[in-house]
Formats: sequence, C-alpha cells, structure tokens
Amino acid sequence: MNEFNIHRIREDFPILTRRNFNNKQLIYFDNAATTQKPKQVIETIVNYYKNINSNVHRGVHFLSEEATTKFEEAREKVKQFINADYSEEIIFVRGTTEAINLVANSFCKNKLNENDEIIISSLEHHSNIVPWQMLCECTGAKLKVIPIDSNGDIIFEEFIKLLSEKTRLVAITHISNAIGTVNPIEEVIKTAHSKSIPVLIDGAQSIQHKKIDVKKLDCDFFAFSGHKVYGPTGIGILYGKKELLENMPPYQGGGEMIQSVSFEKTTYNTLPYKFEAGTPNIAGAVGLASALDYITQIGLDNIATYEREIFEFATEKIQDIDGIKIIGTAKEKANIISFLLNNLHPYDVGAILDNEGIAVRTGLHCAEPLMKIFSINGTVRVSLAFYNTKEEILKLVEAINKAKKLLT
Ligand code: C6P
Repeated sequence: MNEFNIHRIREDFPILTRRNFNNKQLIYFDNAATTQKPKQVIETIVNYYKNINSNVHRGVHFLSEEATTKFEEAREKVKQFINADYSEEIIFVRGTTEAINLVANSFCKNKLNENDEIIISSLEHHSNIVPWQMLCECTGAKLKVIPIDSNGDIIFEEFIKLLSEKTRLVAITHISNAIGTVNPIEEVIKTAHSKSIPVLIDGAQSIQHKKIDVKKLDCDFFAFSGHKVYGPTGIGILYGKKELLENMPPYQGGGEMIQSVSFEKTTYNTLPYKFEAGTPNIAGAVGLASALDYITQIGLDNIATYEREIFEFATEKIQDIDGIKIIGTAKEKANIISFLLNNLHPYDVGAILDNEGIAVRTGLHCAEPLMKIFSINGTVRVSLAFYNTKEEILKLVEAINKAKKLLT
C-alpha cells in the first residue's frame, strides 16, 4: 500500500492555494458538483494540445495516429478501472447526463408502450428522472418511484412490490448527491435480475469514492462523469454489457458512427463507435485516463480509508453545532453532509461561508423531488474529497458558528 501523504497530495492541486476576494484561503467543499484537477491531469491535457492534437480514426498522418492511440488507450484504461470485459463496452459521452439519455433513447424508446414501467428511486438527481419522464411522455410508459424512509434509505420491500412483468428497467443512483445515502445496489441488481429486469446505475457520486467492478456488480449499465473523478469536464462514460449495446440502435447520427452512407441507406459502425457520432472529446478522454492513473497511484483503498475518517469527523463536528439539522441519516452514507441551520435560508449561510473562503453548494442540488419529500427548500451541502483536511473542517465549523451569530 502506498503511503497516504495529505500534504504531498495537496501540492498536486494548484487551485487549493487560491484566495478569495477577502484574501481568505480557499476551502473547497463542493466536490460533489465537480472535483479539482491535479497538475498531472492539467499537464496531460496541455501536452495533448501542444504536441498531439489531431482528429482520431480519420487521418493517415502520424499525429492522427498518435491521437487515435492515446484515445483508444484511454478507453482501455477506463475498461480496466471498472473491470469491464471488453473495451467496446466503454462508450465516451459528455457525462452522466448524456449516458442516461443515451440509454433512455436507444435501449428503451422503440421498445416501450403504455403497458411498460421504468423504476427509479426518490433519491435521484434530475439527470436520472427527466430522461425517463421524457421517454414516458412519448411512449405512454409509466414511471414508478421507490419511496424512502425518514432517514433517506430506500424502502426495499416497496421496491420489491414495484417490480413486475411490466418493468423494463430499474435506474438508480449509487450515492445520493443531495444527502449522501449509499444505496444497496448489489441487492437491487440481484433482485431485479431475479425477474430478468436490467439495471442502470448512476455512478456520478460513487466512481470517485468506491472501487467499481462492473463485472462483480453485474449491472447492465453504469454511467459516470469524468469531472467528478478529478478529470476534465465534457467527458463521461457509459458502460453497457456488450450483448445489450450490440442490440441497441445508434443514439445520434453523424460521422464516426457510420460504416457506409448513401442517400438511400446508411449502415452503422460497430461498437463502440456506433454510439460516438461526431468528433469526440479526445483531450477529455486523455485527461480522464490521466485522472484514473492518478487515483490508482494513490490507491483507492487509501482514498476510501482517509475519506471515511474525515467524513466521520465532519459529521460529528457539524452535528454538534447547536441549531444544526442534518438532512439524510441513512444507514450507509458517504462524503456528503447536507444540513439546515436553525430556520436560516441555505443561501444566506452559503454566502457567509463564501466570505470565509469556504465553497459549499446551497439549494436543491438538482434533486427537487427529494427536497419536497423532506418538505424543505434546499440545504447547505458539504461534500468532501481526499484533499480535504480536518483543519479545514474545523474552520468550517467556526464559519457556521459565525453565520449563526450574524444571521440570528
Ligand atoms: N451532480 C451536484 O452538484 P453531469 O452534470 O452529467 O456531470 O452529472 C449529472 C449527475 C447525475 N447524477 C448524479 C447523482 C449527480 O450528482 C450528477 C451531478 C452535481 O450534485 C451537479 S448538479
């Protein structure tokens, strides 16, 4: 096991030295929105544009070949990172949102009618709600929602009751971005599969914190975004089982996804290119591969152990503050602490924290239905990454106390 040296790790993230408009040192607790990028990733992207930039799968010249090699090596790296069987199972997309839209449009659209149902949970981000609602609107299918209890855990017996011969897909988040619940996805997948129902996992909030093994999980689809795992924005991954992807029609039309085109008829390319219409985000893919290398080198086990320690520390310190109510107290939680302070508006608390250089997210967290279940208009959300420290958490506690004093 590599040694986990927090001071050395922090030196990899140039942005962490920034100061805000009050000359306060940045404390970045908005990691669920996007993670910061280590210099190794930044340098890889700069080097790509300086020395390799070219289009892929198109040119005979050496630059195009080099870019193609880097791009395909990135696919291979993602394959290994999530332990997929084949690199054709790795589709480059813009992010989690596009991955889910791809499945909604390609896997489901032409197959669904008014007798069919899609199951999601109450914990979903809008990206795992709206594509299914749009699909239901144009096919007549129904959206069924797994309820949660007051802690923010899905009610498993209710999930079992929702499964029926009408269910065409279960689409569920691994970790809730708004309240941090870790869903029991292993059991969800097993239970759905016992009725031959495929499962899509929204891994936007888990890929950066947990070892993902798609073979062991046996999920049918897994979606994640590069920018939440220390990589660049604009790149993400849809993993799908090969036999499913092979039987799915293309999602978008254009260059790259075709084999031959005439005005009469077009035939489509093989996997994975069938789903990658147009010039892909080559620098993004190369940057993502570099990010995966970076966290592999630190060690996912080291990251998980350290993050657990600071998460427990932060939870304890925040809940000890008089007037705090933590929203979401699920059996298993990770990295996200959502709270309300007395009856103060989350935005006002966030603005005071911002004055102190502390970046948090406030509001509905793109999970409006979940906030409605808790009968609230939003929360203050602290989301942690492995470059955060206990000292930063103590400064956060100080700043929350200051906000309380100033606002009440
Ligand atoms: N959540 C947050 O602050 P994109 O935007 O496609 O990279 O990811 C969408 C998405 C899907 N599912 C979950 C569980 C997510 O958390 C997110 C992104 C960010 O919570 C931005 S809204």
